[in-house]
Amino acid sequence: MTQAIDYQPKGFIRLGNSFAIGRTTLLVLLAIAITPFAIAYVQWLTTGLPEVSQASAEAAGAQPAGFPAWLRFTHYLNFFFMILLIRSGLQILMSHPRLYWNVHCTPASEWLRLTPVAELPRDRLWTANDDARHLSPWIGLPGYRYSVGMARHWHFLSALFWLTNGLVFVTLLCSTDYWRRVVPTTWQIVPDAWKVFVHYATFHLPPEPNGYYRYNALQQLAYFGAIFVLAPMAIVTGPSMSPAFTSRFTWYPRLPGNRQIGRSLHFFMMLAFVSFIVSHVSMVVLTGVVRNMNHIVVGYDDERPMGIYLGLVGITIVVAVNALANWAAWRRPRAVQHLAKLIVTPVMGYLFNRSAPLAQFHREDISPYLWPNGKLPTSDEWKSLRDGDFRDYRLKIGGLVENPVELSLEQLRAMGRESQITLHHCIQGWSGIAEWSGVPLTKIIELVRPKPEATAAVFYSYGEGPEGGQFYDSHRMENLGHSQSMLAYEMNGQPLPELHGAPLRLRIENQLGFKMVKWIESIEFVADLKAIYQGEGGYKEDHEYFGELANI
Ligand SMILES: Nc1nc2c(c(=O)[nH]1)N[C@H]1C(S)=C(S)[C@@H](COP(=O)(O)O)O[C@H]1N2
Ligand SMILES: [Mo]
Repeated sequence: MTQAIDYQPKGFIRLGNSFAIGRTTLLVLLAIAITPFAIAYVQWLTTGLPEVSQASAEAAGAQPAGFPAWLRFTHYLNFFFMILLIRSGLQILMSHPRLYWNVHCTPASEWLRLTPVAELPRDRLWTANDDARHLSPWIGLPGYRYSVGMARHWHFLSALFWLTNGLVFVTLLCSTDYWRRVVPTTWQIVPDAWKVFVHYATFHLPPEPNGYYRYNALQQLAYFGAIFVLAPMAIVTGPSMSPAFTSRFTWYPRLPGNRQIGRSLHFFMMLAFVSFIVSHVSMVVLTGVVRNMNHIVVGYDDERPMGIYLGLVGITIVVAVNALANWAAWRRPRAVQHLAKLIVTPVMGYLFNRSAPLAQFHREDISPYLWPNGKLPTSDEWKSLRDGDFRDYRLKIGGLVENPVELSLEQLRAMGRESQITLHHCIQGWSGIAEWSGVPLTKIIELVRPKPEATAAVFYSYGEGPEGGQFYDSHRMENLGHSQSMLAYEMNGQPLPELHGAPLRLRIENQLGFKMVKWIESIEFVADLKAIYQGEGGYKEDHEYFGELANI
């Protein structure tokens, strides 16, 4: 029933029960992190502290002074949304607490493992859902387990506002003279920043310029890096995890290398931002917290306590909003889901849902192991069909169609057989490549002729969802017509294995895995999804508050 797993976790360094990191990755990361500090120490011990000059700042010419209101405001909003992004991002990560450099996500091949489950249990079925981990609600938004749906709503809502705020900030920065404060205009900045770094790295404070008028070289470079390198990298690595985007623009996942490298880099951007925030806040405190807070909060350059007070109010608001977001996720999840549907879904639909998936892989690319998800059907009906090799299976297609039908597997096979070798994207973060063969959904549509009022097709499963009740999901008409939308009856050249959906499952390659119903019992064309079960468009949408359009 389960696939044979013969993967031994090797070459890991374990730190505590739920943290293991690949030795090679750890060594590379340590080398990158420690080398500059080591060089700085050697320089300090041999030649002493370098003299910090203002050469680069002077060469860069005049800079505007102070912090205008738009800058202070966007700076605050940036902090506000970034905390929500980091917390919800960590929650998403914990729904598949492993990071890989390879696209197959073969168990034990991860470079980072945030779970004590090093080797998957062999004596029972271990699904990707079983592998999800708990995260404290103090860290994660919303915390606990199985909350990837809610975490994604907060993540995407925050991402849209964070991005908009960032665009406003950069536009104002570049349309005024303020860009001069953060964008270096001379390479002299590099040696100058190094000299400052040698001070900090060896626990010295160089003479600091007053930040109201000018930053020191390292500070300027760090701000430039956060705005013009880290933020864009965090943004572009996001869509490298989107099935719709990467299956249409096949060059995109190849930029980082593959989906899992994109996911790992997205994680590194989070780490880089956290390091930036920690260093930034430490320096603000160490170099005159009262004056610095006045600069960025109220825009004054003096020692009145106003900046500190208002700053604390601002931080309190961030804490309160985070608490409220956790509360809403647990107490008003439907409202959060609907808010995301109102704001996020139209944007995602516009950006990602308009083009047909194209990506195809080769036989050699097929993953040695494809994580399974879902509960095998337990009904007597499915079991007796299985015991008869599905000879008595009839796929029932009805609802708003001109020609309702019941089709045996043989009839389905006679309708056509197409194959596609594609990358499966699970909402949890894992992926894997397999070959799927079956009937294109366009053939089904030609046969049953949906009525004009049909807007979606609902696929009902023999299987139950994790909380009991029939598993089902739906697809909008436009996503049924792609060349990579099929009812698959074979996987990797063999009849569909039980675990992967026998006798029939969906493959709609611009959508996430949870939309690909396995063990299909029937299909119904409908005008409105509201009348079906809880009305959100699918089991995961009803029970786990997932978004109904799952193209990223
Ligand atoms: N009937 C049913 N279909 C299902 C599920 C399920 O729980 N029940 N899980 C979905 C999810 S979340 C994923 S990622 C894919 C996994 O497909 P696989 O097990 O073939 O990898 O199946 C989807 N189809
Ligand atoms: Mo999934």
